Amino acid sequence: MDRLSLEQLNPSIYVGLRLSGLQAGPKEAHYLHSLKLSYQQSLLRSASSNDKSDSEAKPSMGQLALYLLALRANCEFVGSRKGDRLVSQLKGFLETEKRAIGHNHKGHPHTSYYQYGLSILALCLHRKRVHDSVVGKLLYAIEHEQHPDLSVDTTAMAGLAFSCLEVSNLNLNQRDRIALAIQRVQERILRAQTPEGHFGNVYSTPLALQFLMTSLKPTEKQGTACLKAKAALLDSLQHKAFQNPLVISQLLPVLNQKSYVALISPNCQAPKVILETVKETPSQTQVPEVIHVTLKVPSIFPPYKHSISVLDGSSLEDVLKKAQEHGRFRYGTQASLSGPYLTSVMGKKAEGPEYWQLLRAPNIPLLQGIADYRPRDGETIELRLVRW
Ligand code: B12
Repeated sequence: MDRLSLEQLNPSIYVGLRLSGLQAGPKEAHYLHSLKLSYQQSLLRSASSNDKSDSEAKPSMGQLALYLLALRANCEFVGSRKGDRLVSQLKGFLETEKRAIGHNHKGHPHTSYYQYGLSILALCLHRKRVHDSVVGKLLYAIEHEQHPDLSVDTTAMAGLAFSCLEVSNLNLNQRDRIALAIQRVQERILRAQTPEGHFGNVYSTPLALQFLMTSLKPTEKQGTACLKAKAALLDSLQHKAFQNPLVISQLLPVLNQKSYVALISPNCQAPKVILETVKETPSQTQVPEVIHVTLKVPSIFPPYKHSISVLDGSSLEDVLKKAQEHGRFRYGTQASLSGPYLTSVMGKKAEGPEYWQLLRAPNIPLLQGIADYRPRDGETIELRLVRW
């Protein structure tokens, strides 16, 4: 919360803390207050102006959904006129996405199936019914294995949405389909377990575990897989793999045996341990060494390849900055809940289904963004424009 106060407010952090066994004292209430001010103001802005030149970014469908999760985490139901407006806005977003997917399911949502699932989950937690045809698109995506865009994270988020609908007795006409889809999600996640124990990768494991924990009757196989995954997570924690606040916020509920589905009836009275802020003791002042990282953008003409010198411990973002200072290299970012997202390289913007993928040579996609990834001496980092 401290670190992010100057940047974008992040409802996921509030949700993570509320579902953890810890309590950050008055800071939590203050954070929620800032979230409310910010989201309500942007709602008012979007209601009062059709001005396309409005420079302040409006929350996306997924961000609105996370905000609704934050309200539930504080045991609030949306009910007021302002709240109703939020709900209709989110329902409107879902309808637009449903149309983008289309009757034959061949189209793609403008955002992603991840945000689609998250939005259904958020409305369900507030006991707001969404049309069967909206839920139907997510069911179809899960029923058809070959469907693109279904990472473990996305599958788990869909599973959380279905579990909520099932427990809340919503969309009863689709009850059987929902129950089958939950099974499918379970199977898929279990199949994605790596030899170390993660479901997908280390950062998709928290959401996958959140989903698996919602099972009412877990099989023995599932129980064993979850234990293995938890052990792998604890090991990754010890190796300081969790640095990004967003992924930490998805992990905190798991460490407290909770999932987002618990927000159906959150317990705001449960005793919690007061969190003491840990002051990081500065490590012994050693002068960091200079390391060399090769930065490569082969897909442009003429191709770019340069060795950049930075201090050991620098982030990939520091490497990009340094390269930009040297000249010829240029890049652009956009703030997101996960941190700065690389949007353009050498003036080439990723558009539509494209994105700038981060890879470590020879061909390994990074599991962290530019602000969190710290390259090692001698590494080559490639930026590649790909479709997802
Ligand atoms: C969908 C998605 C994508 C899509 C985003 C495009 C789109 N139209 O939605 C694509 C496939 C392009 C993508 C790309 C990447 N992703 Co991604 N992505 C996700 C996913 C499944 C959902 C994000 C979301 O919608 N959140 C909800 C909305 C409300 O939040 P938001 O902040 O407004 O969402 C935006 C950002 O999340 C941004 N985004 C997506 N991924 C990433 C990753 C980073 C590091 C950053 C800074 C931003 C970012 O795109 C979203 C839409 O605009 C998450 C899963 C998760 N568990 O959170 C992974 C996730 C966030 N991604 C991850 C990673 C590693 C990446 C890449 C760095 C992979 C790579 N090697 O290139 C790239 C980003 C590179 C860059 N250019 O900066 C990791 C981050 C782990 C970490 N340590 O922080 C996650 C957790 C997946 C995982 N399990 O590994 N991603």
